Amino acid sequence: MSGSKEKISKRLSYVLRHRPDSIGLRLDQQGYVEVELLLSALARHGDELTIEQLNELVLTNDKKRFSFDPTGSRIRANQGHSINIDLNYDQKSPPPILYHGTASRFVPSIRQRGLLKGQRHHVHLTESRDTAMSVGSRYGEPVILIVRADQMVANGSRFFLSENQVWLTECVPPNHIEFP
Ligand code: HQG
Repeated sequence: MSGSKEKISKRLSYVLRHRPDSIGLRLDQQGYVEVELLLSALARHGDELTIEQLNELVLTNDKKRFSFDPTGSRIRANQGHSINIDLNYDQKSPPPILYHGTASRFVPSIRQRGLLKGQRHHVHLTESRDTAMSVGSRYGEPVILIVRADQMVANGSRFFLSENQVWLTECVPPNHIEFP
C-alpha cells in the first residue's frame, strides 16, 4: 500500500474494527481473519500490502493496535470494535484511578449522563495521562477526566484489560468521575 504507516494503520483499523464487509471479509468469533485473505482482499480493493509490510506494522504500531494469533496465520484488532465479536478479554482489577481524555464540549453531557460507550463495545480508559491528553485532543480542546475505578469496583462494575493495555468498562456513572 502506498502512503504512510499511519494511513495503513487507519485502513486496517477501519476494516478490522468496523467494516470487514467493505472489502468482502468476515471476521471469526474472536475478531480474527486469515492474513492471506486480508492481504488478497486489500489488493482486490486497490491496496497492495506485502506480508513484510504487515509484519512491520504490527510490530512497530505506536499503540499496538493489531496482533497475530499464536500461529501467526490470523490477525485481529486488539480493541475499538463496533462490530459484534467476542475478544475474550481478561477481567482484571484496575488501579484505583484511571483517566479518560475527551473534548471540553462533551463535558456538560458527560456530567449528566456519565461516560457512554457509544458505537464501541466499551468505554476506553487509560493509566496514562499523556495518552488521555492525546485521545482528548482528537476531538477538540482536551480535558482529562479522573475515573474512580476503586469506587466503581466497590459498586460491582467489571473492568477488562486489552492486549494493548487499554482499560475497558461498560459505562462510567457521573458520580464516579472527577471533573477538572
Ligand atoms: C465521548 C483510541 C458526550 C468520549 C483511543 C469520546 C481509545 C461522550 C467520544 C479509543 C459521552 C467517543 C477510543 C457523553 C463519552 N456525552 N460525549 N455522555 N460519553 N463521550 O472515539 O474513548 O487510536 O468512540 O469522551 O486510544 O475517544 O483508535 O472513544 O470523546 O482507546 O487505537 O464520546 O480510540 O485508540 O469517541 O477513543 P470514541 P475514545 P485508537
